[in-house]
Amino acid sequence: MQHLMSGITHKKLKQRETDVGLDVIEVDNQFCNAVIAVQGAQVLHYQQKHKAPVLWLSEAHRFQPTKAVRGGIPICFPWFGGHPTQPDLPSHGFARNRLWQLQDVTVQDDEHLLLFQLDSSDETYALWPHHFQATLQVRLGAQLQLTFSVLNKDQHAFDFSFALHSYFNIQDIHQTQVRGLLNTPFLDQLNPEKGDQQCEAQPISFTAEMDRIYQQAQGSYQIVSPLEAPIHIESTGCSSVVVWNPWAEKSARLGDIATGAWQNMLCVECGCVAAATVSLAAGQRIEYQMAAFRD
Ligand code: TA6
Repeated sequence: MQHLMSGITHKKLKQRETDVGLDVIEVDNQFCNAVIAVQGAQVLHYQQKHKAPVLWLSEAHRFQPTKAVRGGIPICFPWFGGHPTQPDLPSHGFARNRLWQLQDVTVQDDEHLLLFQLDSSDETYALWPHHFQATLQVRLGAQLQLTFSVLNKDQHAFDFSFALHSYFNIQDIHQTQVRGLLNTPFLDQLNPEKGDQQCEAQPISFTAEMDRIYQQAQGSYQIVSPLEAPIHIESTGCSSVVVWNPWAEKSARLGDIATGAWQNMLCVECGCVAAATVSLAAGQRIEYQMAAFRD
């Protein structure tokens, strides 16, 4: 265990003693506690002091190299879902499975700022033939604030899609609603034949597996329930929102969600996916923000 600076601890996270484990950074300051894995620059835990955790992390997950942890905020990049033309490539891109570089750790007004970076390499070029630099700044204060950026280091434009695949911690999916997506067009990935212009005039509630991609989303959402304080999600630049709960059958198929634990998680994923795929000109850099916190 290594103390990098006050409030910061570097350690290995293992589910079982035999696991190789993952290098993580733990942060404890006056506002919050957090854990971030170097693999995937994946925020695994964020909890404001004296409040319930904001993020959900599967208790059934093995912490092993090259496989994204089930929970927290995996970064889906440079594509979302299955690869558009090569189905054998990893789902949700490769960024979440690769080791990022922890470039900088600073403290501002007792808020910790961690800067992670992923540069293209021969390995990534074999999967996605572009030169890029991605960064994630994690600001840990009374809010969890993420800034995700992509720099095109190619001589030509390239297209990418991404999502901050956030798993939020809830008491009971049956009593939970998502607000902020009224009358917003969505594609139901479970019934794609219905097209991408469905919309609803009431908050989203859950009675079965849900896997929807909302587009032209406004950037301010709340996860509400009579059982707990609301979770607020504020994003900038992310025109898509994916709302997903696997329900019982799919979570059993996934194999890394404990029985019944699907009732305590809900994904609200800010990004630019599907029809909102981004075209980035050579030499250009684009950035996106997302903040999450409990009342
Ligand atoms: O974001 C929703 C989704 O695309 C679902 O279809 C489901 O596949 C989920 O992501 C989890 O994907 P993963 O590859 O992490 O198991």
